[in-house]
Amino acid sequence: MSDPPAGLFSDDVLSRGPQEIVPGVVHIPAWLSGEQQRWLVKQWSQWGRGPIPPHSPLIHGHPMSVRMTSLGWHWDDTGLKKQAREFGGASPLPVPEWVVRMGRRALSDGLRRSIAPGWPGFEDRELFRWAETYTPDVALINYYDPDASMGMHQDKDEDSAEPVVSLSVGDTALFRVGNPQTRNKPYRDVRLASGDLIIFGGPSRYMFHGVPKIFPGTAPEHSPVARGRFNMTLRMTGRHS
Ligand SMILES: O=C(O)CCC(=O)C(=O)O
Repeated sequence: MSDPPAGLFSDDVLSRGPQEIVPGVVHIPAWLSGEQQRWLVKQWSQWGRGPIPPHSPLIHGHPMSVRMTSLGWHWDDTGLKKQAREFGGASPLPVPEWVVRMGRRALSDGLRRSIAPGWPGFEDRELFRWAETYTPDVALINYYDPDASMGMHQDKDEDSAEPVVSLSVGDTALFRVGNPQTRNKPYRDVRLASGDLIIFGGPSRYMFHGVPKIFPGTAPEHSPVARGRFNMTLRMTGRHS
Protein backbone atom coordinates (compact mmCIF):
# COMPACT_ATOMS: atom_id res chain seq x y z
CA MET A 1 0.00 0.00 0.00
CA SER A 2 1.34 3.40 -0.83
CA ASP A 3 0.49 6.89 0.41
CA PRO A 4 -1.13 9.33 -2.03
CA PRO A 5 1.06 12.07 -3.51
CA ALA A 6 1.44 15.10 -1.24
CA GLY A 7 -1.60 17.36 -1.38
CA LEU A 8 -3.85 14.98 -3.37
CA PHE A 9 -6.39 14.70 -0.56
CA SER A 10 -5.50 17.79 1.46
CA ASP A 11 -8.39 19.77 3.00
CA ASP A 12 -8.09 22.68 0.58
CA VAL A 13 -8.31 20.29 -2.37
CA LEU A 14 -11.23 18.29 -0.99
CA SER A 15 -13.34 21.31 -0.11
CA ARG A 16 -13.11 23.19 -3.40
CA GLY A 17 -16.18 25.41 -3.51
CA PRO A 18 -16.50 29.19 -3.89
CA GLN A 19 -15.08 30.82 -0.82
CA GLU A 20 -14.03 34.11 0.67
CA ILE A 21 -10.43 33.58 1.72
CA VAL A 22 -10.25 36.86 3.67
CA PRO A 23 -12.55 39.89 3.23
CA GLY A 24 -12.04 41.15 -0.31
CA VAL A 25 -10.53 37.92 -1.68
CA VAL A 26 -12.83 35.39 -3.31
CA HIS A 27 -11.86 32.13 -4.97
CA ILE A 28 -14.20 30.39 -7.38
CA PRO A 29 -12.81 27.02 -8.48
CA ALA A 30 -13.50 25.86 -12.05
CA TRP A 31 -15.15 29.10 -13.09
CA LEU A 32 -14.04 28.58 -16.70
CA SER A 33 -15.21 25.60 -18.74
CA GLY A 34 -12.70 23.47 -20.65
CA GLU A 35 -13.80 25.08 -23.90
CA GLN A 36 -13.34 28.58 -22.48
CA GLN A 37 -9.86 27.63 -21.26
CA ARG A 38 -8.93 26.34 -24.70
CA TRP A 39 -10.16 29.54 -26.33
CA LEU A 40 -8.27 31.70 -23.85
CA VAL A 41 -5.02 29.84 -24.37
CA LYS A 42 -5.37 30.29 -28.14
CA GLN A 43 -5.96 34.01 -27.64
CA TRP A 44 -3.02 34.35 -25.27
CA SER A 45 -0.72 32.68 -27.78
CA GLN A 46 -2.06 34.92 -30.54
CA TRP A 47 -1.66 38.09 -28.46
CA GLY A 48 1.89 36.97 -27.73
CA ARG A 49 2.59 37.23 -31.48
CA GLY A 50 1.45 40.87 -31.36
CA PRO A 51 3.40 44.03 -30.51
CA ILE A 52 4.37 42.89 -27.00
CA PRO A 53 5.90 39.40 -27.25
CA PRO A 54 6.24 37.25 -24.13
CA HIS A 55 9.30 38.49 -22.24
CA SER A 56 10.74 38.33 -18.75
CA PRO A 57 10.54 41.84 -17.27
CA LEU A 58 13.50 42.99 -15.23
CA ILE A 59 13.09 43.68 -11.55
CA HIS A 60 16.04 45.59 -10.10
CA GLY A 61 18.00 44.43 -13.14
CA HIS A 62 17.11 40.74 -12.78
CA PRO A 63 14.73 38.95 -15.17
CA MET A 64 11.54 37.59 -13.66
CA SER A 65 11.03 33.86 -14.14
CA VAL A 66 7.59 34.37 -15.72
CA ARG A 67 7.11 35.45 -19.32
CA MET A 68 4.69 38.30 -19.69
CA THR A 69 2.65 39.89 -22.41
CA SER A 70 -0.08 42.46 -21.99
CA LEU A 71 -3.05 44.23 -23.47
CA GLY A 72 -3.94 47.87 -22.99
CA TRP A 73 -0.80 48.90 -21.13
CA HIS A 74 2.74 47.59 -20.94
CA TRP A 75 4.23 46.82 -17.54
CA ASP A 76 7.80 47.32 -16.42
CA ASP A 77 9.16 47.67 -12.93
CA THR A 78 8.67 51.42 -13.06
CA GLY A 79 4.95 51.12 -13.79
CA LEU A 80 2.39 50.88 -16.59
CA LYS A 81 3.24 52.49 -19.90
CA LYS A 82 1.33 53.13 -23.11
CA GLN A 83 4.48 52.36 -25.11
CA ALA A 84 6.98 49.58 -24.61
CA ARG A 85 10.49 51.01 -24.81
CA GLU A 86 11.96 47.48 -25.04
CA PHE A 87 9.89 46.81 -28.16
CA GLY A 88 10.67 49.92 -30.17
CA GLY A 89 7.93 51.99 -28.54
CA ALA A 90 5.17 49.54 -29.59
CA SER A 91 1.70 50.02 -28.13
CA PRO A 92 -0.08 46.99 -26.68
CA LEU A 93 -3.25 45.72 -28.35
CA PRO A 94 -6.42 47.03 -26.69
CA VAL A 95 -8.41 44.97 -24.18
CA PRO A 96 -11.26 43.47 -26.24
CA GLU A 97 -14.85 44.05 -25.26
CA TRP A 98 -15.46 40.35 -24.52
CA VAL A 99 -12.64 40.43 -21.95
CA VAL A 100 -14.24 43.47 -20.30
CA ARG A 101 -17.56 41.61 -20.17
CA MET A 102 -15.83 38.57 -18.68
CA GLY A 103 -14.33 40.77 -15.95
CA ARG A 104 -17.79 42.16 -15.16
CA ARG A 105 -19.26 38.67 -14.98
CA ALA A 106 -16.42 37.57 -12.69
CA LEU A 107 -17.28 40.35 -10.23
CA SER A 108 -21.01 39.73 -10.30
CA ASP A 109 -20.50 35.96 -9.84
CA GLY A 110 -17.79 36.20 -7.21
CA LEU A 111 -18.81 39.07 -4.99
CA ARG A 112 -22.37 37.99 -4.14
CA ARG A 113 -23.14 38.29 -0.48
CA SER A 114 -23.73 34.56 -0.22
CA ILE A 115 -20.13 33.92 -1.29
CA ALA A 116 -18.40 37.05 -0.04
CA PRO A 117 -20.07 38.26 3.15
CA GLY A 118 -17.05 40.42 4.05
CA TRP A 119 -16.88 42.74 1.03
CA PRO A 120 -18.47 44.59 -0.80
CA GLY A 121 -21.70 43.67 0.98
CA PHE A 122 -24.01 44.96 -1.77
CA GLU A 123 -27.43 43.52 -2.38
CA ASP A 124 -27.21 41.46 -5.57
CA ARG A 125 -29.03 44.09 -7.63
CA GLU A 126 -26.59 46.83 -6.59
CA LEU A 127 -23.70 44.43 -7.18
CA PHE A 128 -24.77 43.80 -10.78
CA ARG A 129 -25.11 47.53 -11.37
CA TRP A 130 -21.66 48.19 -9.94
CA ALA A 131 -20.08 45.28 -11.84
CA GLU A 132 -21.36 46.82 -15.09
CA THR A 133 -19.10 49.83 -14.47
CA TYR A 134 -15.99 47.66 -14.23
CA THR A 135 -13.95 48.41 -17.34
CA PRO A 136 -10.54 46.77 -17.15
CA ASP A 137 -8.16 48.52 -19.52
CA VAL A 138 -5.11 46.41 -18.80
CA ALA A 139 -4.61 42.65 -18.91
CA LEU A 140 -1.30 41.11 -17.87
CA ILE A 141 -0.79 37.59 -19.11
CA ASN A 142 1.94 35.59 -17.45
CA TYR A 143 3.25 32.19 -18.46
CA TYR A 144 4.89 30.14 -15.71
CA ASP A 145 7.27 27.34 -16.56
CA PRO A 146 7.03 24.53 -14.02
CA ASP A 147 10.03 26.14 -12.26
CA ALA A 148 8.78 29.72 -12.35
CA SER A 149 7.45 31.66 -9.39
CA MET A 150 6.48 35.20 -8.45
CA GLY A 151 7.63 36.91 -5.28
CA MET A 152 5.33 38.66 -2.83
CA HIS A 153 4.27 42.04 -4.21
CA GLN A 154 1.39 44.51 -4.28
CA ASP A 155 -0.47 45.51 -7.45
CA LYS A 156 -0.32 49.24 -7.00
CA ASP A 157 0.69 50.65 -10.35
CA GLU A 158 -2.96 51.44 -11.13
CA ASP A 159 -4.55 54.71 -10.03
CA SER A 160 -7.89 52.96 -9.61
CA ALA A 161 -8.69 50.82 -6.58
CA GLU A 162 -11.18 48.67 -8.52
CA PRO A 163 -10.64 44.92 -7.99
CA VAL A 164 -8.15 42.67 -9.73
CA VAL A 165 -9.71 39.69 -11.54
CA SER A 166 -7.36 36.76 -12.04
CA LEU A 167 -7.81 33.61 -14.17
CA SER A 168 -5.59 30.55 -14.27
CA VAL A 169 -5.17 27.80 -16.87
CA GLY A 170 -2.77 24.84 -16.85
CA ASP A 171 -0.85 23.43 -13.90
CA THR A 172 -2.06 24.20 -10.40
CA ALA A 173 -0.25 27.02 -8.60
CA LEU A 174 0.21 27.79 -4.95
CA PHE A 175 -1.13 31.32 -4.60
CA ARG A 176 -0.15 33.16 -1.43
CA VAL A 177 -2.79 35.56 -0.14
CA GLY A 178 -0.94 37.95 2.11
CA ASN A 179 -2.01 41.09 3.88
CA PRO A 180 -1.84 44.77 2.88
CA GLN A 181 0.71 45.73 5.53
CA THR A 182 3.70 43.46 5.07
CA ARG A 183 5.03 40.89 2.65
CA ASN A 184 5.36 38.46 5.55
CA LYS A 185 2.81 36.53 7.61
CA PRO A 186 -0.08 36.36 8.14
CA TYR A 187 -0.89 34.76 4.82
CA ARG A 188 -3.14 32.03 3.49
CA ASP A 189 -2.10 29.63 0.75
CA VAL A 190 -4.67 28.75 -1.90
CA ARG A 191 -4.25 26.28 -4.74
CA LEU A 192 -5.32 27.82 -8.02
CA ALA A 193 -6.18 25.07 -10.50
CA SER A 194 -6.97 25.25 -14.19
CA GLY A 195 -10.11 27.33 -14.77
CA ASP A 196 -10.09 28.97 -11.33
CA LEU A 197 -11.02 32.58 -10.72
CA ILE A 198 -9.73 34.67 -7.86
CA ILE A 199 -10.73 38.27 -7.22
CA PHE A 200 -9.10 40.70 -4.84
CA GLY A 201 -10.51 44.09 -4.04
CA GLY A 202 -11.70 46.37 -1.26
CA PRO A 203 -9.76 45.75 1.96
CA SER A 204 -7.47 43.32 0.09
CA ARG A 205 -6.92 45.29 -3.11
CA TYR A 206 -3.40 46.16 -2.01
CA MET A 207 -2.56 42.90 -0.28
CA PHE A 208 0.84 41.39 -0.86
CA HIS A 209 0.49 38.23 -2.90
CA GLY A 210 2.69 35.87 -4.86
CA VAL A 211 3.06 32.48 -6.47
CA PRO A 212 5.76 30.53 -4.63
CA LYS A 213 5.23 27.31 -6.54
CA ILE A 214 3.76 25.58 -9.57
CA PHE A 215 2.84 21.90 -9.25
CA PRO A 216 4.12 20.36 -12.50
CA GLY A 217 1.97 17.83 -14.28
CA THR A 218 -1.25 18.82 -12.45
CA ALA A 219 -3.12 20.31 -15.41
CA PRO A 220 -6.23 18.31 -16.25
CA GLU A 221 -6.14 15.71 -18.99
CA HIS A 222 -6.57 17.35 -22.41
CA SER A 223 -5.43 20.68 -21.00
CA PRO A 224 -4.60 23.25 -23.68
CA VAL A 225 -1.40 23.95 -21.70
CA ALA A 226 1.00 21.04 -22.16
CA ARG A 227 3.40 22.29 -19.50
CA GLY A 228 3.27 25.07 -16.91
CA ARG A 229 0.56 27.62 -16.33
CA PHE A 230 -1.00 30.77 -17.74
CA ASN A 231 -2.47 33.51 -15.60
CA MET A 232 -4.30 36.60 -16.74
CA THR A 233 -5.07 39.50 -14.41
CA LEU A 234 -7.50 42.25 -15.35
CA ARG A 235 -7.19 45.65 -13.75
CA MET A 236 -8.48 49.17 -14.20
CA THR A 237 -5.75 51.78 -14.43
CA GLY A 238 -8.09 54.70 -13.79
CA ARG A 239 -6.01 56.64 -16.36
CA HIS A 240 -6.79 58.05 -19.74
CA SER A 241 -4.73 56.60 -22.53
O1 LIG B 1 -0.10 34.23 -11.35
C1 LIG B 1 -0.84 34.64 -10.47
O2 LIG B 1 -1.76 33.96 -10.01
C2 LIG B 1 -0.61 36.00 -9.86
C3 LIG B 1 -0.10 37.01 -10.83
C4 LIG B 1 0.23 38.30 -10.17
O3 LIG B 1 0.37 38.37 -8.98
C5 LIG B 1 0.41 39.49 -10.96
O4 LIG B 1 0.33 39.44 -12.20
O5 LIG B 1 0.63 40.56 -10.34
